[in-house]
Amino acid sequence: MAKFIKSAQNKSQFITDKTLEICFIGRSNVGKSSLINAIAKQNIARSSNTPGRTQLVNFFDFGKYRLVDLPGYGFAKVSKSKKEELVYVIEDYLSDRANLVAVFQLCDINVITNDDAEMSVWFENNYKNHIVVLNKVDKANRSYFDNNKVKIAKFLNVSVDRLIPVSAKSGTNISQLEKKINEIVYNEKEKIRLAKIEAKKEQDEDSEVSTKI
Ligand SMILES: Nc1nc2c(ncn2[C@@H]2O[C@H](COP(=O)(O)OP(=O)(O)O)[C@@H](O)[C@H]2O)c(=O)[nH]1
Ligand SMILES: [Mg+2]
Repeated sequence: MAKFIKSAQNKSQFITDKTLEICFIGRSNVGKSSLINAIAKQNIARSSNTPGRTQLVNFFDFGKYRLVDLPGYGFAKVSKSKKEELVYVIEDYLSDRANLVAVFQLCDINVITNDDAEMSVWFENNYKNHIVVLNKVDKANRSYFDNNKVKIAKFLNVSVDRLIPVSAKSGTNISQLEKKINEIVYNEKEKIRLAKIEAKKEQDEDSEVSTKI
């Protein structure tokens, strides 16, 4: 069962073990907390109507991986100094996290902004697993995603297959999102396992050579 572990205000409070992590990042109010609750199938993340309220890095235990909820970017309603503080803590996390295997960028499908596009380009260039989750499809009309996915992908500079339209509210495609997370975590674990076997093989071959000498 998924559970909340802790909140961190700065880097010194981040968890430091090697458990694989995925992160959720997006503007305030796009539904990060609601989506965490939808995946967890219980209320473990606080959801609120006040933009900018979630200003902490929140760690959640999902068993096979840890989910990290980052503060919102594009902070219209917070002061300049608070803005800088938030950018630092986001950068502290994203710039130095060896166990981070995927960035899930959350957007509101009805309101995709220049901030979203700017962040998307950066994630595309810096992370091999960058998935764009378009939340609140329940508010758009039925064919909106199909009719606009090419345009959205172009605006965000990603390929269409990176986009997942979902709704935390109605449950649309939540299982598809879970499947994507599990698939990435499984593949990354497999890579680590194979790399360890390979390293051990090399070590054994080395020691064989030295016994012969
Ligand atoms: N219509 C709709 N509203 C949503 C959805 N997900 C979240 N919300 C609402 O959007 C607001 C912000 O949600 P929250 O999860 O706190 O966003 P966060 O700031 O990104 O963590 C709340 O009022 C939620 O009820 C969704 O899929 N559809
Ligand atoms: Mg939140």
